[in-house]
Amino acid sequence: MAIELPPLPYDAKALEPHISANTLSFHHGKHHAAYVNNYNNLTKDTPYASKSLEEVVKEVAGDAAKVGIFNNGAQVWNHSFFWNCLKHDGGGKPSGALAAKIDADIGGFDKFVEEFKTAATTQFGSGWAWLVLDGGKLKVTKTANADTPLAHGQTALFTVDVWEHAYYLDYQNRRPDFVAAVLQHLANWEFAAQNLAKAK
Ligand code: MN3
Repeated sequence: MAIELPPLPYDAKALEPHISANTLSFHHGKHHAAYVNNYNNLTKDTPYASKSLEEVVKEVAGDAAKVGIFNNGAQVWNHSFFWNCLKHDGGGKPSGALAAKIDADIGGFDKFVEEFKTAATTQFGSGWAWLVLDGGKLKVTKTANADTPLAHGQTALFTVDVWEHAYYLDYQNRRPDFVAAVLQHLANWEFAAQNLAKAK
């Protein structure tokens, strides 16, 4: 069964001025949509067509002969996840169990912000910065291109897309400003907290 492009969980203007409707319309309507189409074309009439996206991504990870399915499938998953990591009037600090776990495992929210900004800005070329649960502990990581925590036995809690298509229309080459704006104004910590709660 073909997978479908999930609708954005908010209006295309909801993240302005930090992420413009123009960026979202290209990023979701063109880039994310293309990964969905490519994935469906590559898995059509194969045993993968009857499996869930998550299953397929995990199964084909590391298989050089299936790199097209991995890249497109992982990008579909990463983007669907990323949209939920953002919200209008988000940002600031998390609270509750997530905040406590960040304190315990990373050494506080300020330390998290520092590590996350470093991961996001030092990812050479295209990729993603993540907050993941790995072996029961929170960790900041980065992945290249389509690579995803799903392929590494980690549970993703939060991510920022640092491919140029994510920020170039609004920030040109200023990736650090984009990442700072997401953390300050758009991060959906409730979603990250739900992912943590589900993982326990
Ligand atoms: Mn993207």
